[in-house]
Amino acid sequence: IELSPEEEERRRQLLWSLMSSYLARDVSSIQKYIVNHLEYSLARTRYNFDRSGAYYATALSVRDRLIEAWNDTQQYFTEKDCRRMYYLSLEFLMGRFLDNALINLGLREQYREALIELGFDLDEVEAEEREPGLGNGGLGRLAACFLDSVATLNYPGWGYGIRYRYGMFEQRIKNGYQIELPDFWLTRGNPFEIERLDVTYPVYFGGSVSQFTDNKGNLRFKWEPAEAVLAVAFDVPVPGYDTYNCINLRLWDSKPAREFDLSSFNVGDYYKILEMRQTSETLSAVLYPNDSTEAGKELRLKQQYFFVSATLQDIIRRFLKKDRPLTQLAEKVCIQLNDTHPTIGIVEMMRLLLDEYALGWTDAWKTVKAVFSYTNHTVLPEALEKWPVPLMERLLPRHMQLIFEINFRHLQEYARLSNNDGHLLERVSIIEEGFPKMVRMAQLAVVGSHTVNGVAEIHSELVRTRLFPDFNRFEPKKFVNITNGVTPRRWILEANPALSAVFSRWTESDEWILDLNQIRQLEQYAENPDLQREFFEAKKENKRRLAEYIREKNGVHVDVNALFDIQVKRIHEYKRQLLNILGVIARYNLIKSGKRDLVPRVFIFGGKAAAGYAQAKRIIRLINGVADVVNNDPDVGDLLKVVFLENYSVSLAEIIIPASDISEHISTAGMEASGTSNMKFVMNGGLIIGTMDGANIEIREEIGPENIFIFGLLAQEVDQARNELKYHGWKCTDGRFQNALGQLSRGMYCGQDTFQEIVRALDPANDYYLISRDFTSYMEAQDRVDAAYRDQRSWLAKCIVSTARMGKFSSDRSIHEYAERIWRIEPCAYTPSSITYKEP
Ligand code: IMP
Ligand code: B1N
Repeated sequence: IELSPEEEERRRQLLWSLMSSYLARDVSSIQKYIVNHLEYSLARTRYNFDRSGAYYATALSVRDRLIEAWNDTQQYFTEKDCRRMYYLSLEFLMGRFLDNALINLGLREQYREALIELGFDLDEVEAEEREPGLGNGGLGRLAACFLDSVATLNYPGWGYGIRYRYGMFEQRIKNGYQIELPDFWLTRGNPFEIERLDVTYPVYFGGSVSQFTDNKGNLRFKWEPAEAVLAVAFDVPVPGYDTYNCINLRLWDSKPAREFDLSSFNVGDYYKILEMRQTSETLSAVLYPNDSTEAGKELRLKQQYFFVSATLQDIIRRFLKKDRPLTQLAEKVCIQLNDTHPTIGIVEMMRLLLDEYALGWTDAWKTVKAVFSYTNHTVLPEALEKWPVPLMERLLPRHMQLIFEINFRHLQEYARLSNNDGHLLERVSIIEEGFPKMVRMAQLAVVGSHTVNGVAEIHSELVRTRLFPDFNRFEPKKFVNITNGVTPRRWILEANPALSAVFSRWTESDEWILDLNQIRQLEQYAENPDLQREFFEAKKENKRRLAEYIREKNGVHVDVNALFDIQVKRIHEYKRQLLNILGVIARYNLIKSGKRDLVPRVFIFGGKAAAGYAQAKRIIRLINGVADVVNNDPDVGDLLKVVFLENYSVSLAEIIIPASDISEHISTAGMEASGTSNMKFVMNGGLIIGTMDGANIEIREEIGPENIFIFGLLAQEVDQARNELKYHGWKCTDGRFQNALGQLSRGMYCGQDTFQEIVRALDPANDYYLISRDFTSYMEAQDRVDAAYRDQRSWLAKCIVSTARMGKFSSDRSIHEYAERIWRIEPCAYTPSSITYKEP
């Protein structure tokens, strides 16, 4: 209705008085909110108040607060019209929300107390939450840590991704083999998302492109697609720690669009229409469970375009809410591509600017290059995305045209720069010649971005020198390094309350939570017996918690005084779980040969193998086979135990990582871009054994070479070593290695057939990952670990010094660097008094 100015003012007053102001934080108000949700949202009664009900009611009451903070923060960003960053990622591995939200809101103790009186233990209530596994591993978890830091540091940023209905598969171990079960994590709904039925966009596929001349006489193109789906927004509020700011993770869900139901080719074919509608829902159905390899499936490309198209429509709509030309887009918007997975966005932005908003090529391209930047996460050839040109032409015909045009102009430029160096042009081309021709997404991402970054020093150097040497030659300033980091909120404060208390006590403050460099103060007390005892006790408490979990899940008793040696990460040949388990076999053989004065050890493994990755699955089978033999051998006792923990996930990591004495980060040098769990382990008071790879190198630099167990070839030695193995008869003559190999071939750890492929892979001619080459050096490093552990006082001093020097690896540092060097954004902190609409 039309309102007069006075009526409008009265309406505003009314809304202000009706809308709740800030939700109260005292215990009895919290109880009231929880019970209200129990009754009115869940329609339960006081007689039907179980733990699951307690979880949902509690979660909904927390959600209310998040929504309040979310609304205020977003309103404030809009009012200030600040420059914003959008983080585009196909994966966000967020972990459980409830605990994290309570910690960041500073309400955990109040909630604990509120629930106790209602008859529930907060930890048990939190454990009711189904973890959203919307990512594979490091790359997805990094995106989650980054959102936590963006929110905490008050940067105006959002995440954009896909709301997969099936997340990462659930891993079960049956007879030693990995079994995959679908993870329908939404069975009981997700209280931490807000469905935005009013925020939807159509996304098109297929069809053809037509040309026409516009009224200014310019040649223009029009995409006439054949298929449409609807993207529906689901918002997940992401609260910062110790700030009112709450940012957003917007995940897209796919629904059928009505648009083509009435199109000529369907008319009358009711069943055909229903079929088409069902396929549109499959778009956002499932996460591809491949880590560091590409499935290359058509549906994956459709997922990528689906989420990118919806996201760019949303970003442009938001930008245009203020009346201004799109040529100014780059002043207000920057977009970070998390690996090449969202790279089609570069082309989609061109299409939108050219075809929908009628910009000229020069303006459009300038805008695109000023908006996008690209993070590379791997140099492994099998992970570099390529799409067949014919597939691209069929699915996205207009985009394929644009890619050819972008490439044509790009090659012209590089022909000029390189004086027509044909070989160079072949290398920098976005199109790879062959049958079929392929679109190289990494080249496209480099060409369309203003900045390209790697994720650790050594990795960024490899990105410059091995992956993109020609680009680096002519555009060296484009390439930068930003070393990864992890959030101390989830990975210390939440996962390790015992050690957190030690940090706060010995720094006499909680400041370390927001400035991890503060824990360096502990270093001066490294030899202090009181601190050592507290460190020791905290570790022991965490080891007890893990031992209890192992007993419950695996039925294996482990001694908490043994050295816990942990390798948890995706199972991948380059990560070399095989090297670890061969070392275990050698240790077992040593015990069998009568050696008793060893440091007792528990080897703990965990991680998923991609469903189609046969060799990785065999490695899991081998670990379980070895565990069976070792754990049931009465000669061994507590000297050695081997455990494979099934279904490694963020919540499990939060239990495992704080309990480690030593963890293994032993990739073939040059193959692990960064690794992020290495950081988490050291922050939690554990030491690491590792190669000179990824972030290990920088961890060593920070904590000192005397505090890390380094072994193996260097990245620059790897090529030559491979040659020596393959062509010059280099062979591992270490008796322990040969012995283990012999046992495997005889089928000692469960059947010959399974292990033929493993034995074959360890043959010098096939040993691409250089396991045989690094074996002796690895064993020698493990001996150093044993020796160091025997001297508990100096071991504890090492742990304390190392932990104290980990400040650099907070994701807050990473995000500050991105903000300054790539995004050029400023903090925009909402404080309840800084906004006008709350106070009439
Ligand atoms: P944007 O329009 O996509 O930038 O979303 C942010 C804005 O949406 C903020 O100003 C929010 O306060 C506002 N907003 C609040 N409620 C809704 C809703 O239900 N749907 C969409 N946007 C909303
Ligand atoms: O990204 C992490 C790094 O710490 C790891 O070293 C790196 O291996 C990991 C295709 C990937 N690189 N590439 C992927 C994931 C899914 C997929 O479909 C590739 N993951 C990484 C964070 O920087």
